[in-house]
Amino acid sequence: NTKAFIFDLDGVIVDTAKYHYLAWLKIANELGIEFTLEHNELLKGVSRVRSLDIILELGKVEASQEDKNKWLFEKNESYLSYLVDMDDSEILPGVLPILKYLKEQNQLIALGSASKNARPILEKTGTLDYFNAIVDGNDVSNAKPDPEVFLIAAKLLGTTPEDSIVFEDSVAGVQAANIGGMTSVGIGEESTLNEAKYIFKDFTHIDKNFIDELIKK
Ligand code: B16
Ligand code: MG
Repeated sequence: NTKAFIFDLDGVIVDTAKYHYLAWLKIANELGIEFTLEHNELLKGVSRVRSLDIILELGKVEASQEDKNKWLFEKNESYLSYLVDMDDSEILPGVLPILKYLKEQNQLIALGSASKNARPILEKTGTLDYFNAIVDGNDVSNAKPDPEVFLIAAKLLGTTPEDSIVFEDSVAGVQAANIGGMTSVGIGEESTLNEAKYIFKDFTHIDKNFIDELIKK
């Protein structure tokens, strides 16, 4: 059997959520808006534009499009500054063995990320070659929980949603996989990701037997 294994990027392959948080915190501080790690959960898997709107809503701040564009640019510049020294040490635990195993089993692998910075991150971490298809924030018009990003990935791989498995760390991403008719695997806390079909704390808890079962289904 050949299945499509679709990976989210931030929070699944690499822990870039902390850099997104630091970059947004700078903007929030400039605007005098309180922005906690708990607030940051709301931004996971959410596009850059929507993330800014959420922060402005938190602070009840109204802004012109010109100001918003300025902050979006600033946010991305400071986010990119955290990525300069990025290397394979930033790959989350257990991810590489699973990618390798999927390759050995001749399974198809895609990226399904909301980020417009996905490709350079895959390049810097040396993971680009694992992917048969890459769909990121530059390719979609509808953000998660809309399933567009995962549906395009499955299509590029030539598989159906029923034969697709999605690894996601965000609530919006798990919902997107479910709405798209795919098997959702949540990576993170059970309390947050309870809508996922399967939930694991991280990839070190996913063993080959579990992958074999998914392939057989
Ligand atoms: P960028 P994912 C998402 O990536 C992040 O979780 C989210 O926090 C971020 O705002 C979004 O990408 C856009 O990223 O500003 O780099 O385009 O989790 O879908 O891989
Ligand atoms: Mg994510």
